[in-house]
Amino acid sequence: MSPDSLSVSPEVADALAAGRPVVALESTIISHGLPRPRNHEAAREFEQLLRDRGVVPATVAVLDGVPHVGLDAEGVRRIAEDDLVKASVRDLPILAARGASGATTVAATAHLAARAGVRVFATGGLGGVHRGAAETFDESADIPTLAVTPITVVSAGVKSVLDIAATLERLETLSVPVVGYGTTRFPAFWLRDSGHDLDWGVESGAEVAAIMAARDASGSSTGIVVANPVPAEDEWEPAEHDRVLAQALGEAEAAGLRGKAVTPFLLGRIVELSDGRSLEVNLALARHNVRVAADIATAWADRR
Ligand code: PSU
Ligand code: MN
Repeated sequence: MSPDSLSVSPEVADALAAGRPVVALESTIISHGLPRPRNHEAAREFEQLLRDRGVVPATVAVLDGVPHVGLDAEGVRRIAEDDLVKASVRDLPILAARGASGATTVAATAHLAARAGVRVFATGGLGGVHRGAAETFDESADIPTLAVTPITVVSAGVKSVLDIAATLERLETLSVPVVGYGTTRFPAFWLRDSGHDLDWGVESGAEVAAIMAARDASGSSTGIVVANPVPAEDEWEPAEHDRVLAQALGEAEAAGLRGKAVTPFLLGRIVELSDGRSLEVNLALARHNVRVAADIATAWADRR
């Protein structure tokens, strides 16, 4: 086996070969985005939500140098309990050559899942352009990777810790289609409405699958961002959100954090400062994204 070869689980490979629905799931949200032990429960729950809908889960991670699309129970345990490095696309060849393990970001998950032929991916929030990026150049590799990776990503938008307007501008520049799911407002992760308008809204998985088919037929190979707001009953109270966010951003600034350490720090601090409330919202929106991704993957499989 060459060091970068992809391991697609038998269950995922069978489903892809038979044209049955498959949804990719990322591992950084499990390793670095959610606290233990809730992260392990969440990883299993997201997979089960898919199975309950007749969809095969393809959780993605690099284990001992091998990129996996579809994990067994031990693989899922490892992404939740082992201290895995956070791996974006540029880290993949280094992990492979060293036989090391890593939890994949949205960018790395999209890249590996698309290589395996998986067309739909559910996550929590996308990475984006950080505040202050005009000085730091800190833009997540999630954004440019989606410009060159033919996968449909269901997310609750991007967190309000980022510069949402700049993130939307970058997606426009890179020609990545963005559609709201049941909305024409871009969501802000814990909140349903970032205050930014979208040009397009869709109402069903079938509509997204039709856009995917048209994208393929056009010869384009960009990703598609499906922006899916957290259900109204699960949304975080906006005033509480604003207070906690301001404090966490101030602490990150004071600590002089840079680069890939910023996102995990902010996520962890916001959970602490909100006494777990942000975590409940995070889990609710991620479950909702998994359910919508299941609908899209099912509609996609039905077209074949
Ligand atoms: N946003 C979240 N939760 C997360 C992440 C982003 O709400 O867990 C993770 C995702 O894996 C995303 C990554 O791909 O952080 C982006 O990190 P960076 O900004 O360092 O590219
Ligand atoms: Mn960054």
